[in-house]
Amino acid sequence: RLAIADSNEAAQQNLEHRTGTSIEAIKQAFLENLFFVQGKPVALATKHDYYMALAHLVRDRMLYRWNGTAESYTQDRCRTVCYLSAEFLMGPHLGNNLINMGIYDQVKAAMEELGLDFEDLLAQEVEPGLGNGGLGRLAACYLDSMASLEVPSLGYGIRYEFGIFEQGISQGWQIERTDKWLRHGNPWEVARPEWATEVMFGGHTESYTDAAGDYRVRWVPSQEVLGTPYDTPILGYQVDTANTLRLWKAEAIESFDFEVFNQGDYYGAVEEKVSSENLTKVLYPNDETLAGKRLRLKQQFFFVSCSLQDMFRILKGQTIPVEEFHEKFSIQLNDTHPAIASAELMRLLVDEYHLDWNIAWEITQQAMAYTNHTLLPEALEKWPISLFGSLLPRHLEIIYEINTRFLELVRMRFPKDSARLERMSLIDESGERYVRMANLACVSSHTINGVAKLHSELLKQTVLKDFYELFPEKFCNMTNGVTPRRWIALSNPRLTKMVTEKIGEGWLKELEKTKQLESLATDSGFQDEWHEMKSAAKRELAGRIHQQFGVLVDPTSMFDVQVKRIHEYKRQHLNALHIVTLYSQLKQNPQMEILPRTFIFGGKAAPGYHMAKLMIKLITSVGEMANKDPDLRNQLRVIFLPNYNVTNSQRVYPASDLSEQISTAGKEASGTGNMKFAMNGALTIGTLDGANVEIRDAVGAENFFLFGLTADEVAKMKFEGYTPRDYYLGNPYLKDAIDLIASGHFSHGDGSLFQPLLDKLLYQDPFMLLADYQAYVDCQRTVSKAYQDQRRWLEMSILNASRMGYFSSDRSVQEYCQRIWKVSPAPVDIDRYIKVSG
Ligand code: NBY
Repeated sequence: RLAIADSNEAAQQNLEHRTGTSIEAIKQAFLENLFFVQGKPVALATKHDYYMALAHLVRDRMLYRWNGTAESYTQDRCRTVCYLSAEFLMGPHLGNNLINMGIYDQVKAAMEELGLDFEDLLAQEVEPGLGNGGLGRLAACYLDSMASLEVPSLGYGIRYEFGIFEQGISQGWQIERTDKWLRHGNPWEVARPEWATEVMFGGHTESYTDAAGDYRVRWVPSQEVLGTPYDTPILGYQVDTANTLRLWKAEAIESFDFEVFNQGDYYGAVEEKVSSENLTKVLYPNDETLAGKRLRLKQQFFFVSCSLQDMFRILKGQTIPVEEFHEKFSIQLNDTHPAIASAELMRLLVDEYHLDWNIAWEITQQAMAYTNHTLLPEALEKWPISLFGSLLPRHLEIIYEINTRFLELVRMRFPKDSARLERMSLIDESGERYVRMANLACVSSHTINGVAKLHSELLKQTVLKDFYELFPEKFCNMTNGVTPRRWIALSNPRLTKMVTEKIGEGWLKELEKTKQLESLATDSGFQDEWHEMKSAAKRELAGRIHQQFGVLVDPTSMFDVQVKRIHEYKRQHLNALHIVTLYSQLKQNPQMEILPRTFIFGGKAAPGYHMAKLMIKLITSVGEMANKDPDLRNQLRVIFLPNYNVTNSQRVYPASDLSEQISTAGKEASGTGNMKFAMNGALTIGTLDGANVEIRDAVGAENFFLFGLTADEVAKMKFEGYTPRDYYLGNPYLKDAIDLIASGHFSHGDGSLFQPLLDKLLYQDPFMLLADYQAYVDCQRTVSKAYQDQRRWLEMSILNASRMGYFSSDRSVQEYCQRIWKVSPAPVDIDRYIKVSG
């Protein structure tokens, strides 16, 4: 093993250079990389060159672990989790890799000794924004935890050339720019063209009889595309494990069609190439609404087919028979986006590996599990049969066959219940015919989970009720979690240092240990330190806001923050109504003293979601008026941070006092931002929705600002008939706020600008803002009072941070391992594989 390095002294020395982690070795490697990798003399190097030189030296140091892990898993033929997700919202890699490798301090010192600004270097990284929001970020947190818990796993997804669009704000409106994240190269990935995989589309199917006289079907496609895997190492925290995120890029099989080319049609020859490469061009920027686009279905099938074929390649490499597929792999479907996997696995097992249907179906069901992330019925994916059949003719046949057998079962269990059959069918036949992906996922999976207790209960009562009644044993809850490595250690070094000083190392792996801080919650010395920690983060954010937008914010004011995708159900406009109420009261009574607040918003609206875009315009318009008005005496600032992403979010959570989690009860599946805020000592104002319920239980009701209707009350009110206008007419404060917006006060006199938004509230209000308005405003008053008692606030803040151990994604992943995946840790000892010297 590594005979070259062992026998050749020069090579051995080289290896030491490339793996050494002393400050001297890091400095030397940095300068070498600048010269040999970036090809730049110091005199010509840009900041980005410095970043690349640093990234490459870090990558070199990861390769021991990565190669060792690959070798270890192969040799031990470990059971492996395959996490299939159309989105992985990883965030910047550099800082996280330094934390997980435990070389953050050395590297920082080395860069500073070279006279470089380390923060500035980290800031050069363009983050891979390959996700929309919570669902994509959850996948990233789970990869971190799986690696840290030494669980063999592969993340499978799509290498979008353009990730989520870059948001700008122009005259208060959202504008979108393409996210060219790969423009300057990506030092964290390795292309593996040797493992490229062919994927078929379109065409038709044919039946034939094989040599043994068995009836078989073959798929004759009209297009074939090549998928090339790009691998990114995923380091565990303080362990030797480095798992893999494998993202597929689409390419043409032949980059030139020589036949066409020889006929002189140069453009025709490259056409196929262009069309194939469009497949993985861009991430669809919709969260919670289905796009229903042909290209989107192609993307989903493309990465699923590549990934499954890759699993068969691995089986073969480890000489494991295909009948043992489900023993080798546990496949998790991150929502229904990869749900076509069950039909593709059936096709591969039946058509390609010639397994009997029933055996194939057993394997498929035992391999798959499905996570649901939404209760909004309009968000459930369905594909028109005509579209589906033209792209995936064989899969449509397979789905029909699964459906026939499945409906037989339903008929047996629930005789003479045709309404139930219609609801449960994999095919929606109520009008235009559709394939229902959630139904397919439920039927093909051994386990179905929601992402918070309330969500999992509501799933059983609403969108998946029929499936629960048929398969109660399949259902379970897996409350979401977030990784404390990125969301505490990396984002909030001050907090991290304080905690480690008090309770020692180890808590970042076992977050429940932070319970030990509870006893310090009333310690005035600790409170003072805590206050200074929070204030420093607020000053830092205030500095950035001033620098980037020229707006002065008072870092001693309360930072009241709502950052998440912009959505009606998330109710950023309820927050805005509260701000307008405060604004109006201050205008009418300029002597009034209120608690000075800085309202901070951030989040992207889906480009086609007009109401969400109007919500952004409302927030920026209120901000424009409030921020310049001397009558308000700086008591009220409203900031909209453009282009909210992982990088920016890491600066926001540590600087927040109040976390806004104000969705209509029963609509937010879980939420994960709520967890990141509380871990960083922000208090929550929130409804009994998603994981808020469990956060409140964990931190104590007395340390949480609860308001609003419950999910049951919302449902009851809707059922009995809800007339939002009555609230408007009956509440002078609410009426005043709405009238002020309608008057054009925030829109240069244009009373029509916000009319669509206001009309929707007054005449439909599907998310019940008006019903919750007064409770929200009252609760905000309680918040202001609480903030003025600084000692009490600090105590609550410390208690929140101390009691969030349960919401580490390590806990979530352990539960998945035990209840769903049936995998155990397989620790990697790299010394077994690679001789490390120095
Ligand atoms: O998943 C979110 C939920 O809203 C949130 O409550 C939960 O905490 C989080 C993790 O479980 N869902 C979400 O982020 N969904 C999407 O981003 C998404 C993306 C694409 C599509 C649908 C939803 N799509 O149909 O293409």
